[in-house]
Amino acid sequence: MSKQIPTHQLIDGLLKGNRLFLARAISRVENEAADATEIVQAVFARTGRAYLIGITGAPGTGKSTLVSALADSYRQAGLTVAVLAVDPSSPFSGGALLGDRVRMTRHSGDAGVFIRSMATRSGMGGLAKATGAALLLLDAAGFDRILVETVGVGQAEVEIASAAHTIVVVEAPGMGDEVQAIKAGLLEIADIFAVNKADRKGVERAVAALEMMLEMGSGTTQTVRHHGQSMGAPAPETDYAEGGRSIPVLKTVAISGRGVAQLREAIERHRAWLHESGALVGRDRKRFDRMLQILVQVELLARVDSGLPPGSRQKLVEQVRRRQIDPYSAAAEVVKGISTAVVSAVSGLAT
Ligand SMILES: Nc1nc2c(ncn2[C@@H]2O[C@H](COP(=O)(O)OP(=O)(O)OP(=O)(O)O)[C@@H](O)[C@H]2O)c(=O)[nH]1
Ligand SMILES: [Mg+2]
Repeated sequence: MSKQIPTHQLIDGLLKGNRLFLARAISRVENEAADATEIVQAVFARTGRAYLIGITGAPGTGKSTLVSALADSYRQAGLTVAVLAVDPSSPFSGGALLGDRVRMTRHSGDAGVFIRSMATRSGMGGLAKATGAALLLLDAAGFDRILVETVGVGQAEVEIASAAHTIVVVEAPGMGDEVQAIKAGLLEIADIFAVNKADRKGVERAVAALEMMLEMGSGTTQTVRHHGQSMGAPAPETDYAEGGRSIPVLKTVAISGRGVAQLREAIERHRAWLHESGALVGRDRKRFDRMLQILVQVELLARVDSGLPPGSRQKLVEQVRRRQIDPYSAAAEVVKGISTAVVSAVSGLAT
């Protein structure tokens, strides 16, 4: 297509909030372009201002519609918003993605809203790595709030949403008797529940079921819940307590906007609480600890193939298949092969 924008120009433009340059920079991160790391490194010092809101939940609960309505609500409150929709690579999501685009087009022309979707990267940790980088770019571009939508299915997707400052779990009535969030293991990570499609039958039942689950779990989950502070941080064990109930359950109708302002207010109350209690530090620490793990993991896995002599892994696999060597010894063999490369990998990360 058009001529490649030089890296430094891209960085400058992004930091000034130029949307085209921001979009290009995210693409370079997504495509693992040669200058992707350089771009993120160059803007990192300018990040830390944006507030990250994770929106997750079972497929079809109305997350994208709700994100769009929330973006509207934040705009009305005078804040700028970036949306990062993380789509699974499943061919079935093609339709949903198109739907998202259509739903989101009404924001086009508003410079205060930036919408971007991100596809699953192949390979372990690829999606989390690219998403983490994209969030930093959006932050550096100056958006006040960043909404990250992920389907609450699969560990990677859930983890991405749970790296946010405030985590909203979206539930919808009429999807069977069970609370969807429980199946997906989302009960533990929620700061706020939005029971969407509240215009439908069964809302009250869904709300009651959720509240019951929360009450049952409140004795035990309270202390171990998400931000475990296991790393010697000052432990804010009094988690989000508001009016005697730690996790608000709100009703929304994303298609009409009903209840969306209240959801925004609940998010902002949680944000204020995180600031005042100091718990925000723990959330950021958790996010960067995870990011560090992912970067190291991705780097090391890449070394398994690039750091070993060509074909040696396949040879080992074949030896295991023939029972000439056991899988543990084979793995030890691989680790031995890359351990020298590890040293240069770690130092190479910093260059
Ligand atoms: N009745 C009703 N329908 C809604 C509401 N919110 C969303 N929907 C509809 O539910 C369907 C799914 O909405 P999406 O926003 O795509 O849901 P999603 O959770 O993002 O879906 P995936 O990303 O595919 O998991 C669409 O047809 C929406 O129009 C609501 O509040 N009430
Ligand atoms: Mg969606």
